[in-house]
Amino acid sequence: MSLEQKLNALTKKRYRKSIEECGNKEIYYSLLELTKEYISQKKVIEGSKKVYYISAEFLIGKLLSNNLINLGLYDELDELLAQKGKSLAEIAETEPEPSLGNGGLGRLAACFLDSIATLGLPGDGIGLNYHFGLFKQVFQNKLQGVRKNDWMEKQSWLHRTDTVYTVEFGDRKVTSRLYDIDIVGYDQGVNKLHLFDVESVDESIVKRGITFDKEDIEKNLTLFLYPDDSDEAGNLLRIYQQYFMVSNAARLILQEMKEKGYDLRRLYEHAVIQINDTHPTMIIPELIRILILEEDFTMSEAIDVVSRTCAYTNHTILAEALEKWPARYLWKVVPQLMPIIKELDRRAALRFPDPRVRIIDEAGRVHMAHLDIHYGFSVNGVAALHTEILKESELNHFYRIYPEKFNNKTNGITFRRWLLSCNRKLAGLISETIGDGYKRNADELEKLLAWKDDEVFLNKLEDVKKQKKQELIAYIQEKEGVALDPDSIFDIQIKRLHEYKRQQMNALYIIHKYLEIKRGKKPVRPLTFIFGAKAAPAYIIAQDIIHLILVLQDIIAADPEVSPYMRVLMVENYNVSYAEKLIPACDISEQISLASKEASGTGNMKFMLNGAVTLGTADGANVEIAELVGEENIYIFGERSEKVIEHYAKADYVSRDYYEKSPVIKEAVDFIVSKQALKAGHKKNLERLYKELLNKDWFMTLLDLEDYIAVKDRMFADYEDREKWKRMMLVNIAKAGFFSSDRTIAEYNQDIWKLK
Ligand code: 26V
Repeated sequence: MSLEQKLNALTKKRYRKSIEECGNKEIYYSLLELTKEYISQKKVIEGSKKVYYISAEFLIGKLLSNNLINLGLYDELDELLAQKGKSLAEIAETEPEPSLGNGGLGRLAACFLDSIATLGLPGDGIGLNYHFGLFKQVFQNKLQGVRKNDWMEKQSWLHRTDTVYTVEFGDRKVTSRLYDIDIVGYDQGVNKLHLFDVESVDESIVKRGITFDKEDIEKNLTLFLYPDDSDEAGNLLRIYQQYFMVSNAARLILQEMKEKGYDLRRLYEHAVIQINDTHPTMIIPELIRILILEEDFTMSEAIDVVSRTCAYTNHTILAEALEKWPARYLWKVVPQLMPIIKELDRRAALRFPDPRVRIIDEAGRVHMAHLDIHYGFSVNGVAALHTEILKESELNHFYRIYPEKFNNKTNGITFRRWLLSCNRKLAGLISETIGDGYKRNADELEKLLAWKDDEVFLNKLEDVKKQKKQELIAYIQEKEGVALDPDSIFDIQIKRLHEYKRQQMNALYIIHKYLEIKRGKKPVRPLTFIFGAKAAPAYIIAQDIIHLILVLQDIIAADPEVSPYMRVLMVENYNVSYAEKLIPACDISEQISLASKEASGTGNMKFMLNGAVTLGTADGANVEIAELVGEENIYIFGERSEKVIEHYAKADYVSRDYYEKSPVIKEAVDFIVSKQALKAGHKKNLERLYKELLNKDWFMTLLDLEDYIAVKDRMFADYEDREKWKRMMLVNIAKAGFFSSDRTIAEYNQDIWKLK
């Protein structure tokens, strides 16, 4: 049967309608069924050694388009549906986006699964099946409000399996069930994303917004990702979730090993467990516990086997994000692990007396990262600079005792989603210029450099950008009710909201520009500043920054003297699907974290690949982008990481000094509590933010503000040199090959996993 006949048969069977008669959602469900059938015919990727990628987050995004691309069915279906007056893109749009992640760490895990399968490597993801996942963001009264994200539909990519386990906590037992999502490689076989759920989950306990009884573990365990941890019950719930994840993971891994007939004493020859940040750390003591209790290992034997199986990836140097659980909490939730953790600590302390490398510190807190480093065989950072900082400062005392464990794996992104799927126009232009080879081997993008001075090609590149801007404008018009100017420069900052990422610095630039326009200094071309960010509900200053941006959005939109020259828009509920629309339309990619604080960033890579030019600090992977494209194709500003680290060491950064010394800074900061701002916004939020910037400013916004303003203005001026700008676009695309997650995964495999 042809694809068309199959689809027609499905719509007939399901809805008693022809394809033409079906609505988009009906076609979506039919395609879901059809795609799943195609996937079921693909071979499962097998081998004698397999990686298990354990992660609290998998930010996989909508799956239909990507699966069709990877199965090689997209173009045929696209054409077939177009002939019937349907749009595959619009049909794919009706799929709800899974809410299984928060930010970079979760999106990275999703890119990795795509690349592992694409390289034909045996490797599964293991995580949790959160029913409401990360909250849905709404703006009310220029403040962030939160709602549950009810993303699961009855018909979906999830397969309910027959695998059920019992998970025992200190004070209760629950039953888990495994749900699987197939991960199809690009023209390759299939791996799995294993998501565990608790059988007794009860969605109805969620009351107003996202409030629920945090102590009703049987019912709430898999409702939310990162439930509010501002109180003890919230902390305990996170520990219940983490243990639930790793207990199930351990059962699954050992069961698979046994089914394949492998000797558990040689577990490390057949399995490698990649621990994604510290959330899955308890897999280490849990495996040790099971091997001792059920497989007759001695403690030493179990420690040896497990340590040779587990590897740890660090994704942040922010102290507050490195998990340290009070031992008291672990005694309550997982008392069976505590004797093992204590023994692991005792053994480490015997070998290394330095109190800074203790697993359990003097205050009785269990440092999860320390457990990973002592009892894993590999510790990796996610960009060159990040790994250097781990080695030289953050984890230096560990690097001194285990230099051989430390290694770098610069992050990457899957080009299937971040080019082939989200920017088919650009992918098409590239294919017609240098052929299709880059789809398999991303380095081939460099061939584009031969077109560096080719006016015809450069104009086509510019046309693609214009079209993607138009598409975004139409989407935003419908979704946000805001009209944007297609001839303006699109400057975009999209990422989780955090002070270290410095959305507030971008906001201060906008204030500066606004005041300049008021004084009559108009930009040559209109400017559009777009933000997208969710703030953790307990993170007060982050909410205040969102408030400031929304206030600026309104003030500027309502000011006829200014609005023709600049607009600000913060999109609501920024997520993967939104990113797929924003990134192809971007001119200027804002990557302005305080140097040393952004481990890598991966948005920076997605923008580059889609022909945006980076405005960034020398932080994370920006450093490597700069090395690749050369300083003439990127705009780097601000204090370097060594200087920033020195400021922290000496505690000599005083934001008020910068405020008092610079009239430009003073004017911008003062605007936050000006009459005009207070009239448009809320006194409490604006004053709190103002005081924070003046008295604390822990992430040194004011340190780099003047340089940021100067370089950003230079960038806007350079945009008018269209030939130069288009060439920069081209160089950025051509040099993006290094950031394919296929390269990253090949490196993980070569240096850490060694899969067979
Ligand atoms: C920490 C916390 C702490 C408080 C509550 C919620 C929460 C959730 C997640 C985390 C860990 C954040 C780690 C993370 O997402 N790191 C990002 O990882 C990306 C992939 O390696 C990297 O590109 C980003 O630079 C890094 O911020």
